Amino acid sequence: MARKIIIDTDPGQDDAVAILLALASPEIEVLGLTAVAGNVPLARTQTNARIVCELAGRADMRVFAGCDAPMQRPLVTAEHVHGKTGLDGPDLWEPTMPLQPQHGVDFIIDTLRAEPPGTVTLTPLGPLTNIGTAFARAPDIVDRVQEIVLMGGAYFEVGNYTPAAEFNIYVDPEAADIVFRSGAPLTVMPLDVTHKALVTRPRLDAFAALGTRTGRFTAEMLDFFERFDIAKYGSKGGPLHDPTTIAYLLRPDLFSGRHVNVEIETGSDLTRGMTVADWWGVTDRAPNATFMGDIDADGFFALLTERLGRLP
Ligand SMILES: [Ca+2]
Repeated sequence: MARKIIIDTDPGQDDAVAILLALASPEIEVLGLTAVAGNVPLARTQTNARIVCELAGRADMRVFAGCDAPMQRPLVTAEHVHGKTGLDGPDLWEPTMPLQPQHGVDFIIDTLRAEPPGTVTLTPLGPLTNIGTAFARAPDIVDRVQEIVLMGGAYFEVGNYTPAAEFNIYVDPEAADIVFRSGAPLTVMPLDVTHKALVTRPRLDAFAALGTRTGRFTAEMLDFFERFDIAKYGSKGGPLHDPTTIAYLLRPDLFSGRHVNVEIETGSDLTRGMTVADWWGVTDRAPNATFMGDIDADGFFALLTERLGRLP
């Protein structure tokens, strides 16, 4: 039986690749996508989510707009990384598949209440605003979540948006705090993992070489996306963050990490959104998350390329 997931997302080129990987994989049933403000404002992220579904030939997918700003703070965006549209690189179109009328948070709550307990996984790929809001509004759904597999945070890599914080957690630390304290089974793909998943030139060329619409779109997106990161890190390719979450659902053996305590800094201006992971077990705080630390990057890109090759 396919694993049921809700993709919570702020596309974002790397979000787009994560969505494509999920839609290409028969082991996964995507119940719906909930857009959130993050990389770019909500009007763009919900539009981009629909563009990506249409690209995959899945105009039947349901896309919902969720929260347009963090729970307690003004929105911070990242057009300097993703471009003005959030999906800069390929030619974009105005999607024709509809945006669902229901609010994304209500969809998350209703779905978790309607499906049998322990059968729905959440894969948040952006700021945790939609999930935090759903948990705050409907605490009864927390125990019904099978697992949350999210991209966010860092320990050894510390931060990318500030010296102390990764972007997703930085944008809405109060929402992240709710999620990390919730007690729901949590698996985290931090920068420690994603900074090892680099889109090198041969890996980029492999997407283009698929010869498909999806392959070309992916190569054009990632070519734009990684310019910023190569300039910033001086590495041989930009990190591909979000698809690690979906890859984990398909091939958990590609990843390794530790089950540790992770808490979110919400008070300090200097270290806002820092994920304080007790990697070395130096406190007696109870473990609440499987915090990944390593990835088989070649295995990850082989999986990604093979699966994206199944799409039109
Ligand atoms: Ca994202």
